[in-house]
Parts: sequence; C-alpha cells; structure tokens
Amino acid sequence: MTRLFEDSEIPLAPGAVVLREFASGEELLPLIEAIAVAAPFRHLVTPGGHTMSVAMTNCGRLGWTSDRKGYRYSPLDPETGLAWPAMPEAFTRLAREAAERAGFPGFAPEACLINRYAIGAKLTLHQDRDENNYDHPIVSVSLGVPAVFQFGGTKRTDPLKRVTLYHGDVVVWGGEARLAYHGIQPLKEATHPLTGACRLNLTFRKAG
Ligand code: MD3
Ligand code: FE
Repeated sequence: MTRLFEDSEIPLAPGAVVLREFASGEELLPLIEAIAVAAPFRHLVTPGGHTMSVAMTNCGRLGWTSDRKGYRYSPLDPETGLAWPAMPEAFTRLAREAAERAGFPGFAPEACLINRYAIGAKLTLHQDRDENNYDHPIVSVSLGVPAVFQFGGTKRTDPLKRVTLYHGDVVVWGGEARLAYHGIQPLKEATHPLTGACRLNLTFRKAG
C-alpha cells in the first residue's frame, strides 16, 4: 500500500506538518538549562501593559523581546545587556532536519525563542509577524507537559482547530500556515518525568 504520509508525519493544515516524537528531551533539556543560566526566563510586558503568563528567554544571534514600546528582535538581552547565548549545534541541526522533512531545505534559523509554561499559563491567539520574510518557515518543538494548541486562518475570526502537542513533537509552519492565528490554552495540571509541572516550547525563526 502506498501512503501519502508516514504515520508520524501528520498534516495539520496546508503548510503545517507535525513530526511526532522527532525531538529528544534528554538531549535538549540540559541545553535549555544552560541557556537559562546565562539568560534567565522572564515574564515580558506587552505593549498593552500586560505581563505575560509564559516565561521567555532566547538563544541565537537575535532574540524576541517585548516591552511597553513594542515587540522586536534584538541582538542583546535587555535584562543582562549581553548577547543572547549562542544557539547550540544540536538546536540548529534539529530545526534544519525538521524543516527539510517538511519540504523546506536549507533552513538556517538565527533566533530561537524559548517559552516556559507553568500550570495555568497560556498564550493568547496571535500571529507571528515580527519577522521580515514569511517565506521561511517557523519550526516549533514541544517538551514536557502536553498542551492544547489552537490555530485558525489569517483572520482572527476564522474558525479554530485544536490539537494537543506532546513531548517531542515538532511542528513546521510554512507556506500558507505561516501567518495563521494561533495560541496555547491554559496548561492543565500534569507532570512530566523530565520537566515536572512544566511545558517548554522552542520556536526557531529566521528573523531578518
Ligand atoms: C503557527 N508559541 O512563540 S508553538 C510563539 O507553544 C508561539 O509556545 C506557541 O506561538 C507555544 O509565537 C506555539 C507553534 C507555533 C509557533 C509559531 C507559529 C505555531 C505557529 C507561527 C506561525 C503559525
Ligand atoms: Fe506564535
């Protein structure tokens, strides 16, 4: 029998592919811990004055940050005044291999945003529009406690679909999925053997 997709490669929407269990938590989690020593997780303030429930940090040449003045990519961590920690080779390789599997060869991210969700933390429906070139995909990696991800179309009012993202899942968002509205519902009470009562998400981006 010929199949269009492997069982582990699930098309979510046109341009979006889930690669189940593509990432290794054992490999990635110690690297995230080391990044957070140099660039601690922090709760950013939005331009509207809300403090985000998700804690964030970055690695790579550029990092995503927010304050009362707006959202931007910055080469310096505003908290420490230092460059963000370098992107580990294992991160770059994982992002490139996942993108290639989804049909985007040669993906070379320069920014990796690291989101940390405690129980109850959420990410309101939004588009990722702070990058300069939407031809590049975004690669996301989920670790730890599962979360309900919701996504729609390019209008906030488009109908939403929901999918649970589990430890090790990698999703590649390219093509027409790149500008889809998306968010994370409040994290439900649970623990994972490698992360405890916490979810981590990496998003690899080509910012410039
Ligand atoms: C669809 N992060 O950091 S990952 C974000 O789980 C973000 O922390 C969520 O949304 C998280 O901006 C969702 C899945 C994801 C990431 C980026 C996307 C989906 C996307 C960009 C465009 C379309
Ligand atoms: Fe996003």
